[in-house]
Amino acid sequence: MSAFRETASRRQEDKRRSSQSADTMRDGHKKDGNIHNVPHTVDQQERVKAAFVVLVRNRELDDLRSSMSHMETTFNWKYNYPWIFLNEEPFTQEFINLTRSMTKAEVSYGLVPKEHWSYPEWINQTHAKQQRKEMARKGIIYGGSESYRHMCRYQSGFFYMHPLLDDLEYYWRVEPDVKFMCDIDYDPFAYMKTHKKKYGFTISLREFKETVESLWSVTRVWMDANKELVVPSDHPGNLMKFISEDGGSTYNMCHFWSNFEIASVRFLRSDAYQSYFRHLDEAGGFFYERFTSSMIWDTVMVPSNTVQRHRIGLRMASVIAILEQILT
Ligand SMILES: Nc1nc2c(ncn2[C@@H]2O[C@H](COP(=O)(O)OP(=O)(O)O)[C@@H](O)[C@H]2O)c(=O)[nH]1
Ligand SMILES: [Mg+2]
Repeated sequence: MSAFRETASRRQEDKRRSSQSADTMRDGHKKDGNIHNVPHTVDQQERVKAAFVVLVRNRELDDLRSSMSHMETTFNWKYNYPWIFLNEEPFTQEFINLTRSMTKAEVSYGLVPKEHWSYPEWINQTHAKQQRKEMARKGIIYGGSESYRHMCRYQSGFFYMHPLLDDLEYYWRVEPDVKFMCDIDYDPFAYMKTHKKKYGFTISLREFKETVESLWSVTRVWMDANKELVVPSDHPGNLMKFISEDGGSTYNMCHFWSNFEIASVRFLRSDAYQSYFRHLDEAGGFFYERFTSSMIWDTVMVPSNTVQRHRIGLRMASVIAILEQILT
């Protein structure tokens, strides 16, 4: 299919979905003569304090609306969890109007504070620039991008500190251009809360080694200095085997794919997580290499029974995943 036809047919599909989510899905019945999903009545008292959180640029509006349409149609028309949008530049009025029109849930728009999207004083920007150039030369994806570095650092260390998230127990990270392939027939937030989960994912992948050369050695230093914050190696819930084939000497590049994640805000705001983030940040890897969020950190700090793999089929760019195993 040509790129043009693909875009055109996607637009049509999005239009169909958005008109559904705006009109026909709200009462729980699609207007095609069949009852597809008899909605559970969601008791507002039981609703988890949770929201979708999206870091996004104004220019990604179309792709974001597509994601919202999917999320509303497959899940949120029943639950009405709010949406929170964050950006280091002010959102345009068009962005605000056209995202607000996608949902009947509450929406809010937050500006990323400058100090969360700039170089800390200890970073040598000349060196960082050289490193980006070198990575771009090697053809590493996003290797030459400066904004990508700020984005990754923000997603790793700061977004959950935004005041718009103050009242939340859980957030669900959503990105532009995500497709949810099936109806989501349970409330992942409620599941996470009821089962005391801290981190939820659907996909794990192997990272490009060149982007995280020093990540494991830097992490080991932190682990050795903070033994009380790390799940002990003899604990049955220790997840080291997930990220290392040799008991922790080397890192196997396996990481949660954070493009989809549902996690506890309290966990990310905890002293333990903050201490680890600060340690990585001070080591400079967000700028001199290309550390991304939640590579391995959750695995060393949380026991396996607080990590949940969700059975949610999603499609992002070229990755399609329908995962069925539950990791407990
Ligand atoms: N506001 C803002 N959002 C960004 C920027 N770069 C990336 N994002 C968002 O961060 C998330 C991840 O970015 P993406 O380009 O999809 O990276 P990938 O998933 O690693 O390929 C998406 O939600 C993007 O919309 C940026 O410079 N500014
Ligand atoms: Mg993405």
